[in-house]
Amino acid sequence: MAIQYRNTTFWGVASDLKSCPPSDRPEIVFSGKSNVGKSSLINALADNRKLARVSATPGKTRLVVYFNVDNKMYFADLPGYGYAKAAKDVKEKFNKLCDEYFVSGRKFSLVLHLIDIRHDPSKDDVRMLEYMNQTGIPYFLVFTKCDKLSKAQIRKQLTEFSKILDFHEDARIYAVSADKKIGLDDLRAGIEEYLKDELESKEN
Ligand SMILES: Nc1nc2c(ncn2[C@@H]2O[C@H](COP(=O)(O)OP(=O)(O)OP(=O)(O)O)[C@@H](O)[C@H]2O)c(=O)[nH]1
Ligand SMILES: [Mg+2]
Repeated sequence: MAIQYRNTTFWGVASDLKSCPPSDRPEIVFSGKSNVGKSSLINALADNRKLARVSATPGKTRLVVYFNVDNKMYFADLPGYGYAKAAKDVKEKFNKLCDEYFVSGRKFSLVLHLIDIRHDPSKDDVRMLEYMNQTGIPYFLVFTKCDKLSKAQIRKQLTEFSKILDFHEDARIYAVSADKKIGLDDLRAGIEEYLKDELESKEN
């Protein structure tokens, strides 16, 4: 059963856990530092530039934004963490929302954790991976903005990352560009394959 990613629509925003949608479908969570390209990747996967708001100024997304993907799953666009310029109270509020989301016991199927291929992972990235490794949250690592580097540079960066980061053995690794549409089909197929059993059990 193929997912029609183009059939993705805005579901709504949640400022707290009570206003999240019912957990009636697999939920894919996009996490990562502010400005890493979460909203752009959602738009690219859905092939719709107008879907999620892409920030000219980082740190704009302060709510969890939900998208309905083909009535089969949700995409949850989390607020980006570690936005240095946000006022302290604002920063704490959305870091709290992010943290709450992960410790809430809310059911989600998979986290796509995004890291800019050009930069060293931040302390928050390391913390997040440790957290997911320890708690057994399934995740894919998605390196973004690959159009900014040559193929050789991408390979070099991926080798570096594998030395620094402690990937879970089941974590799949993708290198993508939302701008140049690189790696998107692989990622779409990877999500679908990962959710296969869950999606099939919903059909029956
Ligand atoms: N070159 C390039 N730029 C990108 C790519 N993806 C995103 N960007 C740019 O990166 C900036 C941030 O993108 P967003 O998608 O808003 O990032 P975000 O992670 O949603 O940011 P927050 O909502 O602030 O957490 C924008 O200026 C995008 O145009 C990409 O694949 N290639
Ligand atoms: Mg965003």
